[in-house]
Amino acid sequence: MAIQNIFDAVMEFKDSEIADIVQIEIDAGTDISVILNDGLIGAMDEVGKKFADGFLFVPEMLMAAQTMKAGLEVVRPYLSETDAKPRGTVIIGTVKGDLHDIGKNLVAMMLEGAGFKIVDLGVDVEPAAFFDAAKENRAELVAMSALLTTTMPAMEECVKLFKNAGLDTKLIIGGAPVTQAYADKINSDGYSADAPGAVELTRKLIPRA
Ligand code: B12
Repeated sequence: MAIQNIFDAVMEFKDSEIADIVQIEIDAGTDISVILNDGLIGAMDEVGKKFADGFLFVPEMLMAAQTMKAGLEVVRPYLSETDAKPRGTVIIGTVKGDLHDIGKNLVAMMLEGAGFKIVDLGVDVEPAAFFDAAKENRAELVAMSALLTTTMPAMEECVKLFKNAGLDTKLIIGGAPVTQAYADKINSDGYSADAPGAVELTRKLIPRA
């Protein structure tokens, strides 16, 4: 039932209360994945549906996002593996034209928790910026996020840039409108629908030395 409190707190934009509400649930021993999926992410899905149906508008989406972010910060330390050793460098960012960063941040947190070094370029990242950061940091993998159908083509641009330059950096993509079929079409090295899947994929693409 308390999971409902987390869901409701996001829906009601309780950004100053969400941290306590999430902490209470963690202390009660609820699985972190349940807190994430049924509480925080579930609420954002509901916000998206209400926006699509015209019951919520951009300012409300933004307030829900701020609340979700405050909740995520409480969860962050619990996403770390205790025995994790550095396993490789990952460049992550939301593609050009796109400002959505909650999913990207969650993927970054989980990858960091799994022992990867993360270089987070933020949002609205140009293909050339992914490319330069990958070279500069000798990154094994680049992870791109897009939440808008209109910004997905920036992923293809980026994949082309890397492949044309002959770099063997792995490129993975994700975000609500992205699919495995799209990943195959643009010749990226992988896709996952969620953050745990992103970790699994990255582990497969960057095997432990
Ligand atoms: C919050 C939100 C916003 C906030 C974003 C705040 C922020 N800091 O992120 C604000 C208010 C800024 C916003 C703005 C807009 N938004 Co908006 N937004 C959303 C909303 C409600 C939630 C997104 C979210 O955070 N979900 C929770 C996270 C955890 O999920 P996620 O991002 O999908 O990430 C998970 C997976 O996809 C995956 N993943 C994500 N990235 C990656 C990367 C890799 C490599 C991998 C492997 C996996 C992976 O793992 C994550 C965790 O499991 C969605 C609706 C929805 N359900 O998606 C609409 C939505 C994405 N927005 C939408 C729209 C239309 C807009 C605007 C154009 C509205 C407007 N008229 O201005 C603008 C665009 C601004 C821009 N240029 O980017 C539409 C997009 C429609 C489309 N198909 O293109 C949606 C779907 C709403 C809707 N139903 O219509 N938005």
